[in-house]
Amino acid sequence: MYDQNHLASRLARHAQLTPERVFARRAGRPDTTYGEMFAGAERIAARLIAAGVGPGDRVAVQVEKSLEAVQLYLAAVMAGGVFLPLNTAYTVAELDYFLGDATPAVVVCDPARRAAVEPLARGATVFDLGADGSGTLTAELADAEGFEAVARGAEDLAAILYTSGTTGRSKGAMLRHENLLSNAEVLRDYWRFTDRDVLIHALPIFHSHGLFVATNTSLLAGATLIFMPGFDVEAILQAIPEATAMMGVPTFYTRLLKDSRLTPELCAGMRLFVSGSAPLLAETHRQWEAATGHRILERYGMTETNMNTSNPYDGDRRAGTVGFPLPGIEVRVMLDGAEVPEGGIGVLEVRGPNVFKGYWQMPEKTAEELQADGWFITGDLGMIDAEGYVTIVGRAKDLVISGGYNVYPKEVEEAIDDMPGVVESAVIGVPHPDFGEGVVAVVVADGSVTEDGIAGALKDQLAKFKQPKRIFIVPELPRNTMGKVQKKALRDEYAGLFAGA
Ligand code: MLC
Ligand code: AMP
Repeated sequence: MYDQNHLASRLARHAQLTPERVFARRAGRPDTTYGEMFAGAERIAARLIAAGVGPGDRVAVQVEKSLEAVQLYLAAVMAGGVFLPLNTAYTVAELDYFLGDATPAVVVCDPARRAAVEPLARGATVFDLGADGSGTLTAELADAEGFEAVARGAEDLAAILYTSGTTGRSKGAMLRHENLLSNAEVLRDYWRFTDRDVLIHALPIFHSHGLFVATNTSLLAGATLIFMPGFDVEAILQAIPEATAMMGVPTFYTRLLKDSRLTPELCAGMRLFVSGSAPLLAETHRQWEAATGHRILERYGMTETNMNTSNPYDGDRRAGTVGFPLPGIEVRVMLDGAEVPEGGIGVLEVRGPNVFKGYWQMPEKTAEELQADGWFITGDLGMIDAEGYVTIVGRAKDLVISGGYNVYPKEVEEAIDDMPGVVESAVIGVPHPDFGEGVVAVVVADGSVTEDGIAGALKDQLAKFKQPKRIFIVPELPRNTMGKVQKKALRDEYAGLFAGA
């Protein structure tokens, strides 16, 4: 009943073969089997189809993390639709842009937001779904006995994930069925995931890391998730003795390291800790090994490409590097149109079955970053050493990564520059002990606005994680002889701002 759907047919394999296998464990709730997961997903898929979702239609979703939200993802794919998850932190103003750009057939939102979302839905059917799995999406679902997944091929879209752009406008990365499937298969094999694995799942499910890397890989392996609503040190320390693996952003690791209960004994049953989405400090890698006896496996990916490189499972997991290109994926280092010789620094480019189709309705942006021969320009600066290890040394793009979330300075600067009394602004990322980088705004104003006034005005406009942790009003911004704002000088000036924060 899934055969015609490229991705769903593979994700559903364990549900069909061993439906009684446990897919998810949750605190204080009964376990959920693979069979129950997919039976629920089928019922939701039938509801989406009845609401008018046809092949290629977008299903936009901004809901709290729940197993029903995971079912909704599977359901959108099974219904032939395109799953479009949105960060729960996005404000109504941000949501308006995404819904206007993506023109979904169905919007699913939190019940508390329904009144605010309905006017933005532009004719789409609106359902709601709460953190406890209840809402109009799941109320009185009819049995979907005999459900047939809608036919979709390798090249059809399975998801669109928005990622901010250097121009300030977010771009929808179009991901095909095969992009997601090929990457999850590679990761399952490279990281040796099997049906004996129990993965701690504490990441959000609206980004590649929690949705595709953690969930698809586990589904393909028949593994069990310890499914948590979010990151919580206490809950993770309790789960570790029951688990075999964890995936997280560096902030997970730095926060856990502060707890003296993290010991080799506690982690004796674990086989794998994976880190990604932001640079892991070599120091954190070493501290983790000292505290637990495990070497974190760091990998490197992007919304547009899923995962590109990974440290080896058996070989040397080298601190400060992101390992080797994954099987079937090519990585090269480019400078001024030519490949840089071994050990040289340049912009990383990636090619393979993981690379996305392009940006939704942005052919020019797509052409700028995705070249005709399939090489995608990542905007990350890196090098490849003689042994083949890839190291990321910086970014050619103006981007801040805070706790694993991307913040494009341009978007924040535009919001600040629009305020009366502001002359200009520069938004930078500076080292932050908890989030890796903290967002800081340096603003030139005419005397009629204050730091608090700017912070207050940003509250309804930008998601909390994009809002500057600190704002400074200064007489002028440093410029080079060409008149360009020198962000490096600003980053140096404010480098110690969060030390000890
Ligand atoms: C929360 N806050 C953040 C923040 N997360 N601020 C900046 N950056 C962040 N990442 C805000 C909160 O709103 C709160 O504001 C204050 O900071 C303190 O919050 P907290 O309670 O300490 O945060 P918490 O809820 O614990 O969340 C931190 C976190 C979370 C690290 C657990 O941000 C997280 O889950 N990050 C993972 C992101 C992720 O999945 N990235 C993958 C992208 S995919 P206040 O003032 O209201 O208290 C990708 C591709 C790839 O990049 O390679 O994987
Ligand atoms: P996103 O657009 O949210 O998918 O973020 C992708 C970006 O995250 C990449 O372009 C990198 O800059 C960064 N990134 C992901 N993994 C790593 C890593 N292990 N080390 C350094 N940067 C990373």
